[in-house]
Amino acid sequence: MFNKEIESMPLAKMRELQTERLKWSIRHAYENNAFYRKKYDAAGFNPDQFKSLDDMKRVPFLTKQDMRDNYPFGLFAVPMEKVVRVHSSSGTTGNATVVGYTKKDVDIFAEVVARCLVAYGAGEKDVIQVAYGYGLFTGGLGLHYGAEKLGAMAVPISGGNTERQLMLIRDFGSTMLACTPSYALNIADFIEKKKPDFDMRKTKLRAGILGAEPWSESMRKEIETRLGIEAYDIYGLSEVIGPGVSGECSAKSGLHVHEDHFYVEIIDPDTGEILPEGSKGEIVYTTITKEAFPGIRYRSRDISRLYREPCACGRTLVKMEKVTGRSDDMLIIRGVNVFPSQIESVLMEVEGTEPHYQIILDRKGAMDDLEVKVEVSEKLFSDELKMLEGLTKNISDRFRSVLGISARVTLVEPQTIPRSEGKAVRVIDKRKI
Ligand code: DLL
Repeated sequence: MFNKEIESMPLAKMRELQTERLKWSIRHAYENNAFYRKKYDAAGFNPDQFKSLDDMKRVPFLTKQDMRDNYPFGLFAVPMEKVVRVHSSSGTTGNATVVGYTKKDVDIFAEVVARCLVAYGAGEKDVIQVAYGYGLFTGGLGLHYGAEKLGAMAVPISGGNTERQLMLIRDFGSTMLACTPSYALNIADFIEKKKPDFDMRKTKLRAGILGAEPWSESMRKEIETRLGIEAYDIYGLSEVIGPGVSGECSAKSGLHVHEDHFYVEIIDPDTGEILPEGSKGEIVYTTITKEAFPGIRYRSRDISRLYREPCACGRTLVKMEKVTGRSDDMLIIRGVNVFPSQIESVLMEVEGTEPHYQIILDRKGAMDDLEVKVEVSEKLFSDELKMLEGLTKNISDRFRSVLGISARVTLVEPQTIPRSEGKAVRVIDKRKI
């Protein structure tokens, strides 16, 4: 274990630590951030009322909307000169969530990732190829600093360029590959089609550090057999810290949550009631040590279950079940978080399109394929082909710049997208996870 004292702490002691840290964190948010103060005052909640974990239910929730409303820095709780890094969760517009870190936060971020790496069996001798995107996304830098903290060697290749990924796995002797599970499958496809002589089993690669999107046990089996590696799950969200909120261990039976930094609850997504341990529901996170960007009772919209059971690895940290669904309409497309409303607002800005569209998601090989069908006005449709081509390009360019992903845009004639009598079916997700 990277931090044995914490990772194998008896529950009663952990609860004591969490209670003390929660008191600090709730007060820190209230006293140092105007939004929290206003929200808590309006709800009649004062940090003095928080005396034990039973009082958690009195603390108001924080939502994604609160984060958007406070774009970019409105939820920071330290002076800007104490912020040493920012990340952002999705999109490049005002819709994105911007999160900040102090030096101490960055250090905790690196430690929780390092703990996960050790749980996958990594040590100083490992060469960790980081194929998550480097940049505003937390994946690349998160894994990078975790690997350095551990004393392993980080290879900051970032995402894409599969040919080069293979070259470095071979030449640098990478032992672990950190990327999304869909990219891992994409690599397997690439080898099969384009590099049949490349034998992953002859390289030193032995594990995948896979996360940032939901993936199933059957995907795990496929990745493990096709690449000849062990595939481990890593989970996290930028609003809480980034990757490393939780991670699997050799038992591969749930992800240990680093609950000395993140207090977790499961609630009923409809009523907001706290559910007993073991029930399935929405995970709510409270950061209990973070300085720059405290997240108090943040509604993640991720659906999971928490359970405490003796683990073969010796860790006592609570486990969460693999996240396979959400309680909102957020889509994860090639690792990028996208809300249908963002797609809609791009379409609405383009002249000549009608407010009828459909988002079709599928898997082409291992990659997510996004098609957006949109009706165009009668007049435009009867115009020249060139006009339509220009419009298609214009919309695709806007998707790329606003959402950060590419989409196939198909313009269709008026009245061709099926109308529904109830809620419009805007999203057809054919991907099976
Ligand atoms: O995806 C952080 C991350 C980077 C995690 C690299 C793991 C590896 P966000 O971009 O803020 O952060 O997206 C967070 O992605 O609320 C989940 O819905 C989903 N997600 C992340 N990891 C997993 C996972 C990063 N292992 C959102 N399984 C979260 C299922 C995941 N869903």
